[in-house]
Formats: sequence, structure tokens, C-alpha cells
Amino acid sequence: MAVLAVCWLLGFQDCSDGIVYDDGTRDFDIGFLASTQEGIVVIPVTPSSYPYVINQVCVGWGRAGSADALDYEIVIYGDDGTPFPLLAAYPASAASIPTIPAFDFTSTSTLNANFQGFVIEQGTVFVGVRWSPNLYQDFAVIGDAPAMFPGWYSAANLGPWTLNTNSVLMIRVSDSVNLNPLLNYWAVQPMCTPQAATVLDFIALLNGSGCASP
Ligand SMILES: [Ca+2]
Repeated sequence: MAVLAVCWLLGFQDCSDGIVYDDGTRDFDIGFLASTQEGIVVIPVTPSSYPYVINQVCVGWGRAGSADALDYEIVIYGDDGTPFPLLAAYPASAASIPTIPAFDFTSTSTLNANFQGFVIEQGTVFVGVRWSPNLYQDFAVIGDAPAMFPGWYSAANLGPWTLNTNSVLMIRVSDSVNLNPLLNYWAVQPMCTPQAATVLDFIALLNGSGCASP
């Protein structure tokens, strides 16, 4: 029973039981110049049945600098063709973020005491993160390719938005509640073999040579 319980908890930390569009291996990094005051990246999320309650959002963060923690927001937008309007924003944080090409999924589960879940009644919403690259420099959301579900990015809350056709982002949602959010802070996901060192640019799509092994 104890083993089952541990596996059950571990299964939630990366939202692998939820809506997952990526293949779990890194192909790109999406970051912003340090002069950017507000960076936003989102992906479209379309549940297979409704209503769907988002209880967790897991983000694959990586870093290129020395700081390994940041505060950010989970943001959810409606779909009017681009991400609009802003429907919800939840404060979140991530710590012990590994250096790219490694990355780590974190979760809004730390908010569960007050987080009641976001209900998708129908259609598609855009889910992602908003942070200040000026305050928290050299962090990136890991991307995946090929892009069956390309994400959007913006340097302003109301846009304009740019479609990132090259990548789906490592952003996942789950309707399960993670009962042990502390797991999110030390569980570094297995990563592919290292690729060349990278430097973030605006917008940096760092097309590595791909993973030699999963
Ligand atoms: Ca991949």
C-alpha cells in the first residue's frame, strides 16, 4: 500500500495524468530578454469532455542563469482566436529549477489551500505563465517539437500575441489534486542527454540537436 501511495503521488507532480501535448523531451526554450517587464507564454487546452476542472498546472521550467527560483503567475485566457480575455491569474512559484537542458515541472498545487480549481465549461482556453523577465532573468519555459498544438507568447497582457509555430510548450494541466505539493520542489524530471549550452534571446527558440536518448 505504501508503495502504491508513493507512486500515486509521484504520478501527479508532472501532470502526466492530465492533458499533455508534449512528448516529455526538450526541443526548445522560450524566454525573454531581461529588459522585458512582463512575459507571457500560453498553449491552447481543449479537454475531451466537459466540464473539466483544472486543479493543477505543471510548467517545465529551466534556467540559463545562476538564480534557480522565481515567482510567476498561472494565467488562463479565453479563446477569441488569440488568447483573450484574461479569465484567471494565480500566483505561483518554482524553486530548485535546473539548468537547461534539464528542466523541472512545478505546479500550482502549493495554492491548493485556496485554489478551488478552474472550470472549463466548453471549448478551448489558453493556459500558461506570466512573469517578469526583468525581475527573474534567464528563466525559460521548455518547448517541444513538432508543434501539433503551438503556443502563443506576448510581452504585454493584452497582446499583441505571436503564434509560436515551432513549438508546443511544456505546460500541462490536470484535474487531479496533488496532495503533496512539496514533491514539486525536489523532483527533477529525467532529461535527455545534454545539448549545447544556450543563451536566451528574445524570443529565443533554441533548436537543439535533439535528444540522443529519452
Ligand atoms: Ca520533444
